[in-house]
Amino acid sequence: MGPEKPILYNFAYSSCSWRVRAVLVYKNIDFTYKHYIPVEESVAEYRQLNAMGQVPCLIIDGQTLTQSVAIIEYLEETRPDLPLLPKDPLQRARVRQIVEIINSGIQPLMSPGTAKIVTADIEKQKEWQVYWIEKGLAALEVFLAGTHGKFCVGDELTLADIFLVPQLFSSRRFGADLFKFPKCAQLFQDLEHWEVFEKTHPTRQPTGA
Ligand SMILES: N[C@@H](CCC(=O)N[C@@H](CS)C(=O)NCC(=O)O)C(=O)O
Repeated sequence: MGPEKPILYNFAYSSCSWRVRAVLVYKNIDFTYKHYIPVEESVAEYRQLNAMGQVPCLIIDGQTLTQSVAIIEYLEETRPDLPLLPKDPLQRARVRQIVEIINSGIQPLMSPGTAKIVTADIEKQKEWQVYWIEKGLAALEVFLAGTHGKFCVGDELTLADIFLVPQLFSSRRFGADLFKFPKCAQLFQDLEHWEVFEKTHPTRQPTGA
């Protein structure tokens, strides 16, 4: 492992960033927090780190990594203590299914950047965002019925929880009614204030202000 302290470019309320913060904290990886919100004035320069111009971006082991799933899997593979994927292949697949519903089935569709392109009408943007959030949460609700214990998949913390908690926090902020999804809401209530999420919670991060 490189001797340099990892640097995480991220911002407090970015759900993709929260996923990475949570894994770093869970695995006891000390890191430097760099507050960065992608805005037009600075994004050209930032694209040298992440060609997509988005957060998170983690500099670790002398390398620059982007895309939260890739970053997290790298951390899981290079820092295997305190694993976040179950040993059993089927359980791993279950965890990854939840990760993908959130990572590709909800987050990119609800993102303000996507909604802005679909329509300039602010009310319609909100409708669009809530539509995709609720479509994904409805699927998660069915799915979790077959997998959950104390956590999303069984009774151990996994990447499924690391993706679910930030997603539900953002979903609520974007106007979705979590009470329509009782299993998701229950897991959120049980986990949001669990130590790893508490320490990395958006309301407790530097805002750059
Ligand atoms: N698939 C990417 C998505 C990253 C992403 O959408 N990041 C958002 C914040 S959660 C962002 O940077 N948005 C600003 C922008 O797209 O300009 C990941 O998982 O890292």
